[in-house]
Amino acid sequence: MSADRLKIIPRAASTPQDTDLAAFWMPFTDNRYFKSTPRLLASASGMHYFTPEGRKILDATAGLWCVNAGHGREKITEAIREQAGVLDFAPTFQLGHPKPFELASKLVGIMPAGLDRVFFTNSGSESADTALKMALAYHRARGEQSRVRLIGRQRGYHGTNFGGTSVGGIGGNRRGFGAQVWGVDHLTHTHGGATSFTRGMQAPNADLAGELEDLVALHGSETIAAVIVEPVAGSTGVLVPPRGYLDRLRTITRKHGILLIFDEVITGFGRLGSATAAEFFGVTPDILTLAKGLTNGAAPMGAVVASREVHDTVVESAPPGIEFFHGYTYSGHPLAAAAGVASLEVYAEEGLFARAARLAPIWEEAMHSLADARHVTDIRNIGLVAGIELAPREGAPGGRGAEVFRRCFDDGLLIRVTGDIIALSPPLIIEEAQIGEIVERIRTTLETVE
Ligand code: PXG
Ligand code: PLP
Repeated sequence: MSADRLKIIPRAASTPQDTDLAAFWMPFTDNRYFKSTPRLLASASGMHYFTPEGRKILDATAGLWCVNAGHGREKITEAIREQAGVLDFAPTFQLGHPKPFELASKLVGIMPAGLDRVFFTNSGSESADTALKMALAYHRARGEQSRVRLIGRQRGYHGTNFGGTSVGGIGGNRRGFGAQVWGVDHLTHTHGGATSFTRGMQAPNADLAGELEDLVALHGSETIAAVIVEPVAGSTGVLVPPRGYLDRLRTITRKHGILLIFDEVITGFGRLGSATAAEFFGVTPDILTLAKGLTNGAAPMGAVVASREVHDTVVESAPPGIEFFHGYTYSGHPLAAAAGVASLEVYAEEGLFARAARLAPIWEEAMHSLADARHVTDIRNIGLVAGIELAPREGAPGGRGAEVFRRCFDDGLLIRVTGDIIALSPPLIIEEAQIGEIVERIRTTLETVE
């Protein structure tokens, strides 16, 4: 698609026209820097983005961890187009329309056994907050009103709504916003030291999950509603758990009647080579959150998948009438639900989860070949994800990462950086040669960065 059709005016980085860019207060962005040096994307297809000037950028991040089947998939686009022409919007409060029912039924087909009730949201953040409220509602329904504490984890990311921010473990995301949700505590993160070059899971470390017993002893199990973790922490630099960690969280939560929530907003839909990380690790939570890949990024949508037990407890114990006082105007939106159905079909027809599993060892080899690249202090990987940790500049943490990001982009490669950690998560359609291209471009870029 040409730049003028998209009405994005190409401009040299040195001649910003502030009036064009000023109104949009951009999320998680250095707005002042961006608006002085804008980097725009105009179109996308398959493994690539194209800039307004027509430069081709290899997408090593699946957009923001969401375009798992690659960009511009015609089946998904067509489903959205068609749905828009049939039913633009219909409420799902006390009414219904077919698409979200169809999507929920299809979705539970790839969820772990026992997780078969789906609540729709519009994002991962809404999924996280919905899951936390669902856990509180569950305990109330059982008459355990005292279970109100929520346990997250340091370096956890569960979006930016109040609940997710509170259980999240990123100082920068929390510090600016006061007291947040009451009663939250955090487990220690699973960043196993930054020089281990671990392939896949880390060596067992019983103490990490065992900390949950300490928190139970501290607060009393009768006060704890739920523990929420990302099976693999994504946003804070790809932190892969130690072997046995998730099993142990499962054992301890079950023992104390605490619900276990897996935030699979990133790990869902094939990122690890299976539909969910729960399936990959063989550990089933009580509640599982999804977003991103649910629609292949093509429409905003999230989902919370609850166990039958959680659902039935909340629904059956309520007096006649609304059982769960929660929902969004756009829960199960027709266009998003149509995109979701089409995305699941593309994943299945092309066997993309299995493809990711097949590519994972090749990906692992390629990523670890960067062990001797300049500035690299650690490399972690699992499925089609990798974290490449760089030595921070003295007195300027994040500076090197930011420069690597910019140089890679200008050199035709989209990566993601969090501080000085590069996070890679390509679309699952990636070809082996493109894996090689990512590695070579990163290696060359690291050479040029001081
Ligand atoms: N939970 C997890 C585990 C996530 O990774 C969210 C919740 C929130 O989803 P929404 O749709 O509200 O953004 C996420 C989102 C990054 C990055 O650079 C990661 C996310 C979002 C934006 C950037 O790593 N993850
Ligand atoms: N604010 C106001 C004033 C509203 O009327 C509504 C929904 O009706 C909302 C917020 C919530 O919006 P949503 O349902 O899209 O999350």
